Amino acid sequence: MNGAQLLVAALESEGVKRIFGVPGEENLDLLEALRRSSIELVLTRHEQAAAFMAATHGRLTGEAGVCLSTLGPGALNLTTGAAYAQLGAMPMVMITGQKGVLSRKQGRFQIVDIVSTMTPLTKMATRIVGAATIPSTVREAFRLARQERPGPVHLELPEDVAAAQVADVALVPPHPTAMPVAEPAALDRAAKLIRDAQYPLVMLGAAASRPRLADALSDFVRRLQIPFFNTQMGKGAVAGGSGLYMGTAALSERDYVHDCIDRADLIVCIGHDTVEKPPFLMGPAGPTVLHVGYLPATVEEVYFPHAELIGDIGASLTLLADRLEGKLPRAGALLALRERILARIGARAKERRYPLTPQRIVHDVRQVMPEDGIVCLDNGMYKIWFARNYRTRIANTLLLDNALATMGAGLPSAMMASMLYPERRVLAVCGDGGFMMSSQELETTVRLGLDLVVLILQDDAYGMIRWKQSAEGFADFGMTFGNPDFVAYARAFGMKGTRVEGADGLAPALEAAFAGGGPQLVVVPVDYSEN
Ligand SMILES: Cc1ncc(C[n+]2csc(CCOP(=O)(O)OP(=O)(O)O)c2C)c(N)n1
Ligand SMILES: [Mg+2]
Repeated sequence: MNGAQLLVAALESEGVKRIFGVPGEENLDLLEALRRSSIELVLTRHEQAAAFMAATHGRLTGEAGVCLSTLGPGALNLTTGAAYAQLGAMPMVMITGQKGVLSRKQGRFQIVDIVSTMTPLTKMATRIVGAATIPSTVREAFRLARQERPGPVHLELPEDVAAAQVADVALVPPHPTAMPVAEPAALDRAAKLIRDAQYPLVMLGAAASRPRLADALSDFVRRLQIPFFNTQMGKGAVAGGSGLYMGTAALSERDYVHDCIDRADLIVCIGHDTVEKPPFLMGPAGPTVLHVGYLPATVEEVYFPHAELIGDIGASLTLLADRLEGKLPRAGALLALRERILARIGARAKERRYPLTPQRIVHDVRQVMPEDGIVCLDNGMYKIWFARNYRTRIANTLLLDNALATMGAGLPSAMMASMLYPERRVLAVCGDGGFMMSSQELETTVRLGLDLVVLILQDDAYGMIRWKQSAEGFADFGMTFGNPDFVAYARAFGMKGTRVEGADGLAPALEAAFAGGGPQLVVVPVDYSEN
């Protein structure tokens, strides 16, 4: 057995089913070991897409996704994906090749210090220097990647270590783990804060969207009847579209939902992660904040909780609800504001303008997506509109990135969602800018025969920045570009493309694309003039 075969055996023992990536000559032993394994190699057309896919695997399943690249240039192409997983708390393991470490027959050709490059972008970055350490190193990598707060880990496998013969080394098998639950004294303190509140409000943050947390969260909200809002990445964490939803904070202040945030005297922030653009700004005048998290809060100028409940969120919330159920006469004090907030959010959703308004696009997308359909956003102006206006009823059905907020991840994240849930409708929503940063992956999508629809919002511009430029009083400069004929572009990849030609054309075009099956592209002109 050589090092590469041992590594692949260790990956199989971790339950890895797929590896995404672009190999190089330094990976050839690893590739050969993969060829003989149960693991599927999914080739992408750019390493960045492989990393976005692997990270999304982690985000949706809680188990680390795995991606692969060669040394130097390939490994550098993984860095944006590493940051995406690091800021987004998505478990991922990246494996990169390297020249031999025991001799250097090619001088410094292609050699970049990738371990140092990855160090600030990961929870751990390390070079495997001897085959005997592979089982423990791989176990540690997966343990770290999935453990709260989850994130990426980087392993570098030099080609001579991959090729080195190794005597039988035992694997280190994974075992089930559980997190500690908040202690009784902390639960009592938290319960008292909530009981004393006149206008309590719950906020669901990014960590509220962890897979498997939805049931406990939904129970908590249902039992206490305190109205809730969410951050962009906390969307959908409570099932049932309950009558307690107050809105989503798409902006940090003066968004519709701030009508109720500003009146709350206590906000119970569940799973808030300060990588997100702040959902509200704390100040000396209040409100009081109770942080409920797997880990203690990160203190920031705009987030400094007054009390914390730390431990397994689901189990801790159940114990908290046991203390409070039926004892909160003021639970619904802020509910009176709900109707007005939601009515303002829903305004003009059916406007018949062409090019379409973002509100209309969100409305039409919601119409064609079933409750369990998954919408994956790239980054652009429309993200704010989707975050605010798109109602979700099931966890992780609106995947957006409010952490690194990188362009280019929309299509790869949708590809991953479609691979994991082939029976569900999956829609990637991309601006014409962001789409072109990953559009080569249409080939991957076609090759894999994925059932997904890509919706491109065309304004021939980096619309979001153009809007900020104008809002700040700058001249219109440096933001517009030309585009390919997207319908012909889709056809060139062997997929069907449709252009929406009228105000009422979007919903039928999407419906037909989903009904047609396979990968399809729909392009719709968007009018951002009223942002
Ligand atoms: C990789 C990357 N580069 C630049 C930015 C800055 N940025 C944020 S949104 C945006 C414009 C996006 O344009 P497009 O995808 O066409 O969406 P639109 O806002 O026009 O709908 C830019 C340049 C970013 N977030 N990520
Ligand atoms: Mg654009």
